[in-house]
Amino acid sequence: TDQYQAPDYYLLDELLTDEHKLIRQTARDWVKKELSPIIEEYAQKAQFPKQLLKGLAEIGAFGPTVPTEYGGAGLDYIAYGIIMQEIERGDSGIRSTASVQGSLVMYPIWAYGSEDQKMKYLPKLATGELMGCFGLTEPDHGSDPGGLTTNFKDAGDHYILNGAKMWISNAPFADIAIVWAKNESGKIQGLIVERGMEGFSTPETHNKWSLRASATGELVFDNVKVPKENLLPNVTGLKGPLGCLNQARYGIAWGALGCAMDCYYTALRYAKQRQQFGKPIAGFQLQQKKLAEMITEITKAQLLVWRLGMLKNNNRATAAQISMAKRNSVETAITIAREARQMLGGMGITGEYSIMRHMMNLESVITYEGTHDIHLLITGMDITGEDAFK
Ligand code: TGC
Ligand code: FAD
Repeated sequence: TDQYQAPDYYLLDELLTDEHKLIRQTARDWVKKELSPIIEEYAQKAQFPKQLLKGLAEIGAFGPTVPTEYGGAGLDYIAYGIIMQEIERGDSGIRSTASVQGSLVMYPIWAYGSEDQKMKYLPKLATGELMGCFGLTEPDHGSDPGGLTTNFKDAGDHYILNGAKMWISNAPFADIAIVWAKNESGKIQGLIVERGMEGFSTPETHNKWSLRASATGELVFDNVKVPKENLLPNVTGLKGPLGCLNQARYGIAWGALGCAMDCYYTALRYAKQRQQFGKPIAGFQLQQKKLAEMITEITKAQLLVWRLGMLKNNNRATAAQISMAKRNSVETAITIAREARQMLGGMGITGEYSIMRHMMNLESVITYEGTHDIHLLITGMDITGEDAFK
C-alpha cells in the first residue's frame, strides 16, 4: 500500500488544502483498486479498458475545472493536477484518455462553444456517457499544426468537411471529435463531428510499443456534412487549439510525475530487498546515487508544478511556463524510468513491475502535446525574443 503514497521529501502536503488531500485519496484509492490490478493485462493485449470510464468520471477526471453547472467538477488547478498525477501513477494511457476528454474536448466546448453546445455536450461528457477525441495533428502537419490542410466549405445549411487526422487518442471509440480545420478564408476553426455522420471514419492505429492501453486512430473525412450549429463560434486561428493544449500540457506536467513516483518507489523497495554480494543492493553507492538523484528531481519538479498550479488558479500562468513544466516533468520521469528499470536488473524488463510499461509510455508523452524539442524552442523564444520556428 505504501506504493501509492507520494514521495513527499519537502513536506509539500502542507501546501495542500484538506479538499485537495481528499480528492487525492479518492483518486488514489480508485487507481489502486480498479486500474493497477488490470492495467498490465490490457497493455499486453493492446486494448483500452473501457470499464474504467465510469470510475474516471466519478473521481472527477473528466473536466475537473469545468464549472459544475455544466456537469464538470468545478475544482481548482491543483486538484486537477493531483488527479492526473494519481491516474498516471497507474498508466499514462489512462491519463491520456482523461486529458483528452477534459482538456481537449470539454475545455474547447466550454471556452469556445455556444450555450446550446455546452448544454448539449458537457454534462454527458462529464459522466463519460459521451466520449470525445481531439483532431489537430495530420499526416503532414505535426509540430507545425498551422499548416494543416483539413478544410470545410459552406454548402447552404451545412458545411462539407474533407481531410484526415492522424495519431488521435480515443478516436477508435469516441462518440464526437473536436476537429480543427480551415474555412474558405484559410482560417482555423473548430467543428464538433459526430460518429455516424456519413463519410466520417476512425481507423485504429495498431502495433504501438507505447501507450498500448490507449486506443489511437485516424479521423478520415470524406465529404462529411456537418450541421452549421456544430461550428465552435467563439474562436478563430491557431490560438484555439493551442489554448486547449495549454490545459492538457499542464495536466501532463503533473501526470508524468506520477510515473516518476511509481518508478522511484518501485526501485527503492526492490533495492532494499534484493541482495547481491551478501547485502541489499540499496547499500551500494551506485544504487544510492540513482535513488538520491531520483528523489531530488521529483522534489524539484513537484515544487515547480505546484507553483504553476497556483499561477493558473490566478490566471497568471503563461503558455511558456506551461511548456517548461511539461518538458521538465517528462524529462524527469523518463530519466527516472530508465534508471529504475536498470536497478531491477532482469526483473525490470518484465510485466511483473510497472517500470518498463511507464518507460515505453513516456516515449509518447515526450512526443505528444508538443515534442521535447518544440517545448525547448518555446522557452528559447520566450527568453530571447527570437522565434526559431519562422
Ligand atoms: P505562432 O505564430 O507562434 O502562434 C499562432 C497563434 O497562436 C497563439 N499561440 C497560443 N495561444 C494559446 N496558447 C498557446 N500555447 C499559444 N502559442 C501560440 C499565438 O499568439 C498566435 O495568435 P494570433 O492571435 O497572433 O494568431 O504559431 P506557429 O505556427 O509558429 O507555431 C508555434 C508552435 C510550434 C509553438 C505550436 O504550433 C506548437 O505548439 N506545436 C506543437 C503542436 C502540438 O503540441 N500538437 C499537439 C496535438 S494534440 C496531442 O498531442 C494530444 S495527445 C493526447 C493526450 O494529451 O494525452
Ligand atoms: P514531427 O513534427 O514530424 O517531428 C519530428 C521530429 O522533428 C521531432 O523530433 C521534432 O521535435 C522535430 N522537429 C519538428 N519541428 C522542429 C523544429 N522547428 N525545430 C527542431 N526540431 C523540430 N495529436 C492530436 O491532434 N490529437 C491526439 O489525440 C494525439 N494523440 C497522440 C497519441 C500518441 C500515442 C502519439 C504518439 C501522438 C499523438 N498526437 C495527437 C500527435 C502528436 O501531437 C504529434 O505526434 C506531435 O505533435 C509531433 O508531431 P509529428 O509526430 O508529426 O512529428
